[in-house]
Amino acid sequence: MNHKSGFVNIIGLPNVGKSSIMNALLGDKMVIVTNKPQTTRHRIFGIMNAPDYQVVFSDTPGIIQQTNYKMQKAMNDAAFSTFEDADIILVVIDLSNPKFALEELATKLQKQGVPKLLILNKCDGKSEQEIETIKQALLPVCEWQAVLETSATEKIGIEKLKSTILELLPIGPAYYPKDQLSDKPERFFVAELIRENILKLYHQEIPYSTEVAVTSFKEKEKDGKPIIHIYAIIFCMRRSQKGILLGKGGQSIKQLGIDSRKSIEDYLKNQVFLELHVKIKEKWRDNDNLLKSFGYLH
Ligand SMILES: Nc1nc2c(ncn2[C@@H]2O[C@H](COP(=O)(O)OP(=O)(O)OP(=O)(O)O)[C@@H](O)[C@H]2O)c(=O)[nH]1
Ligand SMILES: [Mg+2]
Repeated sequence: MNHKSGFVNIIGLPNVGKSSIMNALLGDKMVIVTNKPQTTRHRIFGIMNAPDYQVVFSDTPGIIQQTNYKMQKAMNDAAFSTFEDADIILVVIDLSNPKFALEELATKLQKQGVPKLLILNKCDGKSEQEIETIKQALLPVCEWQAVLETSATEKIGIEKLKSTILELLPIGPAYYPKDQLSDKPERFFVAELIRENILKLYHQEIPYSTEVAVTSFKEKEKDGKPIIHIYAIIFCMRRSQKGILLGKGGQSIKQLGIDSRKSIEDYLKNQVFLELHVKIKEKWRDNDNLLKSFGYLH
């Protein structure tokens, strides 16, 4: 049996549906998805295993056209770094907002010898005519191995995408144990779920000014049943932001706690006790030491 394996890296502008596509390919929610751009901040492996193949998908941050602080630069670096180890590149376009407009990305794609797939996502509700016009405009960007229409939310074109990837995947060994699903630990996904709820609950600059760190994760027992105690800190940059995060009489943080606990319980399939604290760290988005501790710099 010829075992196949490889790195399939998903790139594109913010909010085009990269994370949704990875979740759809994996058949489960692994990475967080919201309607706000710049939801994903790190490169995250999602590993798809079968007896005869292992596909290591990389979800990446959306490429930001104008970076304003070091964290955003690190996010772009994470996205562009995926060119180095790709066996297949998926370039995702949002058909409802079909921008490409990235010289740097086009140049990098043209230089890549590996198969590149153009994914026209959010095809739900789009006419064939509209899709064709956008497709024709994007065909000259580089040599595409295939052009596929998908809807990650409606699960259209996902099976076709999966079979195209499996066809193109090179022969090779498994890079990770076959029961491993990601490169990131549970704690990371717990922090992400809290961040997802922050993105859903708060507006304007609040989600972009906050970072979540899970500082304690302990399995305990309550009434003879397992319960996981999680302690997380939400960092923000200013006192005024802390006020918004807490809300009047602590109402907002209470809601965040309720929503996040539910998400985490669904993910861990276990009862959870969650404690959230808010701390101010001025300009953390430009602080090398803090960015290191949050995993943006190595
Ligand atoms: N209608 C429609 N919406 C979609 C589709 N795929 C994703 N979305 C929505 O688009 C928004 C962004 O999806 P994400 O998967 O977070 O996009 P992303 O490219 O990972 O975004 P960043 O991490 O911010 O770069 C969410 O509200 C999704 O529900 C799709 O096929 N059709
Ligand atoms: Mg994402």
